[in-house]
Amino acid sequence: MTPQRIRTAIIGAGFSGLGAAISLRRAGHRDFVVLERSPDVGGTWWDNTYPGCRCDVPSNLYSYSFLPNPDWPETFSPRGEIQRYLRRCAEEEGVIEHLRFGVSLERAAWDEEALAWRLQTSDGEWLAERLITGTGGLVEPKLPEIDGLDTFAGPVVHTARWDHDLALEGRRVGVIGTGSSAIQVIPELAKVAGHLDVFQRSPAWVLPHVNRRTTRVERLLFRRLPVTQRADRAFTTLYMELGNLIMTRRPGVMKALEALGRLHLRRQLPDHPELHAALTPSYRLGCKRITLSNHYLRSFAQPHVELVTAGIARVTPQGIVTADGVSHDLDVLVLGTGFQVTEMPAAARVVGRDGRTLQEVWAGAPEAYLGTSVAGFPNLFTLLGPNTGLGAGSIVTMIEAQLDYAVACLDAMDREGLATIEPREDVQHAYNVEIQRRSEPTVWLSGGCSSWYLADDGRNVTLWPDLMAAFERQTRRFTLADHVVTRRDEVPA
Ligand code: N01
Repeated sequence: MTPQRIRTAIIGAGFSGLGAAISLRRAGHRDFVVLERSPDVGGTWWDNTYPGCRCDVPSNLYSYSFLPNPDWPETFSPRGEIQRYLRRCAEEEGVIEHLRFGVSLERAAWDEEALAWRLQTSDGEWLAERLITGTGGLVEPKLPEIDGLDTFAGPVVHTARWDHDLALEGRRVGVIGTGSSAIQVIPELAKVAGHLDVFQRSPAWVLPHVNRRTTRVERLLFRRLPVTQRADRAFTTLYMELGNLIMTRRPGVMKALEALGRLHLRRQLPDHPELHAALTPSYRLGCKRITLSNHYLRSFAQPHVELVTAGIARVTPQGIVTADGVSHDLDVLVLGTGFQVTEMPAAARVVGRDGRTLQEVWAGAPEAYLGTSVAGFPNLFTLLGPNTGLGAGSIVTMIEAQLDYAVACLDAMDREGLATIEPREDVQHAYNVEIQRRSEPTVWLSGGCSSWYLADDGRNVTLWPDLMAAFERQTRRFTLADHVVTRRDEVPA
């Protein structure tokens, strides 16, 4: 069958993919398709449905700057609100007609003759001149390598693949992990479980959560006087940028801020001083993702919730045996063990000009230019690619900045009659050398922890080591000379 031809294919309908679709439409492009493996939009906010799931970035910043929502019911939104917001954006911006749900990308290979990406999908073949991946950074669940995990007799569920038919009422539940996801699900599980064991390898820094319901006056003001909402957003941005400034340039200040974490722990568990040491991290605040909760720590004050700090020796059909020889009998095992993050989920499926996949080219240490384009992969734009995550702030800001650059590339292609565009190898290399130089003083490298922020060789391959504003400045400055291009009139007919 001949492949369906399309100008631009976008993979994924989460914040990045939908943002790309909206930006393309607003820039006058109509010939594009969005392929989404799920039955609806949302990406991470569609996938993650575990009880208690909500965003730890204020909604007013964790939304498109060009599509503010004056009606957020809470200042930090639960996942369902965010998914519905994205659905509304898709409908109001007219991109629904471009969406193909239930379609997975199996392979995307650059076809040098067609000067296009040949996409194999679960719904047939496409030939796309340009490819935008919006496949997210935290997608594929990471299962822990623990002896006997597959022998457990009861259900095993990862937070990112929640099973809503799971019977938890009165059961003995074990949770492995104490990262952002676990910290949100644990207080909810404590409400229903008969007994809850929390297996902690390293404690997380937990700071007070300042979520609250928005008031009617606030919503009215945001609606009638949009400048008030913009001011609120600007204030939140400033506050987050201060966090980025400290984490990247003055990590020593994080030590002083740890006092807030210690105070929060004492206030949450005033009658359990025996738990304080076990719940206090030994690494610098900010080295791993900071978590926010007013419910997690106090869960341990309940008699049926137990903090297990002995390492896990093995999983048996009955439960978990810890290194101190104690057997913890369990009916259900919950894995809050995070994601496979050092490479984009699509990296193994995207094949460049020389026949190698992104995964092979990156070999565990991903690099791109502006996190968005990669030498040897023409007309490819990797949203939320390498070094676009943040220690503080909203990844939506980073996505919008990447889209500024991607759309500038596409416009240049149309304006200059280009068949292909990709970054120059030396430009990409210099950009990444600079990223590593700027990463050296950051709390992520100097804070004494191991985290998903770093590759196996200790390099920062996930986070942007500067202010969000600095990234925005760079992505806005598009220079054709930084790229290798093929002009249409040079291509043999
Ligand atoms: O995953 P994580 P996550 N044995 O990798 C432990 C975003 N997010 O899903 O710290 C025992 O942070 C591991 O222990 P350790 C956010 O960006 C945002 O929670 O490695 N334990 C750790 O405690 C976040 O950073 C939101 O020693 C094992 C935990 O599992 C990112 O997603 C909500 C183990 C994994 O923590 C990932 O968060 C949720 C083993 N073999 C997620 N293997 C919000 O917006 C792993 N662990 C609120």
